[in-house]
Amino acid sequence: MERYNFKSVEKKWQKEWESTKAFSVQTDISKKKFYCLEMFPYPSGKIHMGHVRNYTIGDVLARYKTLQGFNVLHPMGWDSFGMPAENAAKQNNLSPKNWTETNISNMRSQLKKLGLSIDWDREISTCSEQYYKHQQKFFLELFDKKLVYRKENYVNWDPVDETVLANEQVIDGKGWRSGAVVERKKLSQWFFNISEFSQDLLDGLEKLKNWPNKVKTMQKNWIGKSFGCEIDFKIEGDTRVKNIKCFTTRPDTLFGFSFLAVSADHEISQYYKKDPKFIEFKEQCSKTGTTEEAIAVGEKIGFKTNLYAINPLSPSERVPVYFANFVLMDYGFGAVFGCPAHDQRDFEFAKKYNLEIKTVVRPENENESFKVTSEAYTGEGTLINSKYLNNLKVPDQSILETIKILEEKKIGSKKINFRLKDWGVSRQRYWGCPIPIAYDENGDVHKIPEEMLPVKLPEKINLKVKGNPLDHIDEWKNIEINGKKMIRETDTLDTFVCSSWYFLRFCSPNEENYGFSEEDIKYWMPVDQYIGGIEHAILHLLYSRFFMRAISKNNKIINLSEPFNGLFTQGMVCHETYKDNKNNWISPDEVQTINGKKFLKKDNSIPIKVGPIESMSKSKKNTIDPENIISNYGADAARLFILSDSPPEKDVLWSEEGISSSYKFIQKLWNLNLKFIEEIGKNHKQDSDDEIERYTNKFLKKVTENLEGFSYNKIIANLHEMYSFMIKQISKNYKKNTLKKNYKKILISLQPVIPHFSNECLELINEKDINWPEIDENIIREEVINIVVQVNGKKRGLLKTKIDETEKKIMDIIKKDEKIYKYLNNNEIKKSIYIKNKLINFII
Ligand code: ANZ
Repeated sequence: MERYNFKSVEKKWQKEWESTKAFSVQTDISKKKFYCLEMFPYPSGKIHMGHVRNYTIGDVLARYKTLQGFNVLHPMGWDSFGMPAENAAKQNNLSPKNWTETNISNMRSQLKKLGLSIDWDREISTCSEQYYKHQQKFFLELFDKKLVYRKENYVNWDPVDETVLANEQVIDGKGWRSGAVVERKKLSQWFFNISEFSQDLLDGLEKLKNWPNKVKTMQKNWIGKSFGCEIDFKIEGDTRVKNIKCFTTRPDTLFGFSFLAVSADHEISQYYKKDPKFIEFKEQCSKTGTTEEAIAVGEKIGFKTNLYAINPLSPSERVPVYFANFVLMDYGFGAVFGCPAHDQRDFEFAKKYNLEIKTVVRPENENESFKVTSEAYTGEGTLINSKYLNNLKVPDQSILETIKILEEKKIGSKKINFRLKDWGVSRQRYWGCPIPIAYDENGDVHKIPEEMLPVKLPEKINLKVKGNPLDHIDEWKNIEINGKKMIRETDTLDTFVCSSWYFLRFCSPNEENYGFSEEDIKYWMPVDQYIGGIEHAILHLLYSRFFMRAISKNNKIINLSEPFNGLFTQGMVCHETYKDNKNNWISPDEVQTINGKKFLKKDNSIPIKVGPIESMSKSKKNTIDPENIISNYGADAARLFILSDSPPEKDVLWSEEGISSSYKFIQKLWNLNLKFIEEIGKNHKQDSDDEIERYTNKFLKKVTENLEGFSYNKIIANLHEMYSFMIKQISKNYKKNTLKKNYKKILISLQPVIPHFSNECLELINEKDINWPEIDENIIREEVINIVVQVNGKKRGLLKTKIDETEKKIMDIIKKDEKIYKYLNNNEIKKSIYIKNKLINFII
């Protein structure tokens, strides 16, 4: 039998799609639209399995929606600014631009080999002037709306990449890309005022019904709304410091107050800056990161001042004031009142510096003499040792009641705080979007005038200098605006800015005057389905939600707050890990196996240890190159396999056997195809059976449901069942039309998953006009089902009947069924209970 030649078939269809621009969409507002978006890849040079999975999932959806008659926008572009280009260029003496463009062209051709239904006419790249010129305009627009500002700030400094990191980019105290321990540094930076939208970003989550709950929870925690109050503490010991304000969520624990702590950068630090002991303390603080996680796990250290704070509810009590490393400068007021009995950080601090631990909350099951000893008690209970606050229920009653008292006494007031910080967007890097700002001689800020935009990145550049290369190009830096000498801003924008609006640009990739057109946005936005990795749950998704709000503010042509209606987070692609006897990672390409039990290194037959299954990563060398897979097994087999094993939201385990069995399955489908063609050719006069019609509809129904529910792995199971059924049915002498009609439907249903194969087979039966088939529910309903027959509640048999039979008809059938009837014979039937299509129970 003729084998399926995937190479020529896939090449043929990819050429056809390209030459007919099969997937380029025009905005046709009479048609219902579907905007399907996947990850915005960084052009690192090669696609990896994560891309293959992400784009395959998206492509299945895009093709399905197209077949359903939607006008589908399924675009692709490149998130092409960023450090790797600069680093690679520095190492290899290249230009970041050329490096990036070469990578893009490589990856584009790799993606095309996957057979994705992408509208390549809309391809965009963030490092192109065509893109970043609009971003500069947006920056200035936000500047006018006071959503961009500049301030001196302590920043997270990545000493390896020599750049500032946003809080979100610091993971476990380390830079998200370099992995270097992050330091604190004071710099003048540009910020997006994301915190202006804290409440709105929180409220918006409620409306995102098609987002995974876990992502919404992560964002909610990140925004971190806290209800509490601010309290003004009177200070003694130095006449220059009159009072210190603290934010607290637990004012009800004020009688447990035993120290006050401020951040090392608090304004009172100015009085200590010459004290060598304080300088030493500050240095120690800089070594522990600035993030909350780093502080939570790190050692708590303090510096005792000569100041004392007065307890506002008990003015005879004075407690010492400390600088402490666990107090954050940019949360609340950078100062906390310490209550060691009921806060773990305070507890650790008090233990270290021998401060009093006064218990003021007892759990319900303890009495008045309860004392905190080994760790802080943070649970519910009742207030004790708190004079007139005693007996209040903690937390609800006690907090509100205390705030009321503090407000009456005018020492405090209700306050809501958000954890969300403004987004620092300045990067001391060359390969990014230039910030369209200049400074005059006094250092005052000026916008680059409209007619001088875009601010182009200079192409001639020496990357080998320390710090930001743009600082070293005088002819680029020094400019004149309206006859006045100015110096350009040399910081460039965080690349997350570029990816905060790319989905808008896809709607109007060629619009010259603005980043998008009103008409296009009205039609296409919001994105109907976004598919991405969970790693974007906070950063990218929150920034994009902010950007929509920021751009929409006072904007006549756009008014949207949520960019993504539906979000789907896919799992990782995983693989076994291998190590040799010297503990070096070994790549799967270098390993051979004997019966799947013994593993040996291919070149020298040295035994290999098989390690745990982990998500594919270069560092563990457990990656598989998609390009090789596609050329050995074909794009359809790769797509089929990547969808087959687990649901798209779960991790998938890549294995050699897996891909080769997908390959074999496609061969089997091809054999089935040849059989269909042969049988169609026989031109039988009469159908011998109607099974095929019913089966096809049933099958289509399942596939449709699985497509709708993102249960793509189940579709692969449906295909296997279909094959097993059809290969038996095919030779049952069906009429040509019956065969063609049903086979066409089946081939269309294969289209989202294995498009090349499907197209080829459709062409062989001369079918071009293809739409998602209607399901004939009536045919399915006529089906035979099993009904349980019980006698006095005990199962006595199964009865095959048509669906929806009447009770009388069921009785007639039972009478003819000896095996079941013997239980009823000679007995009086007192009652029967019939549940349609399920069960009949006779009481005798
Ligand atoms: C006194 C107190 C007593 C507190 C107690 C807690 C328990 P969330 O819920 O995260 O908003 N805090 C305030 N400003 C801070 C800063 N700049 N750096 C570090 N911690 C700060 O946390 C609010 C609580 O965190 C506040 O309530 C304050 O400690 C602390 F038994 O005040 B609490």
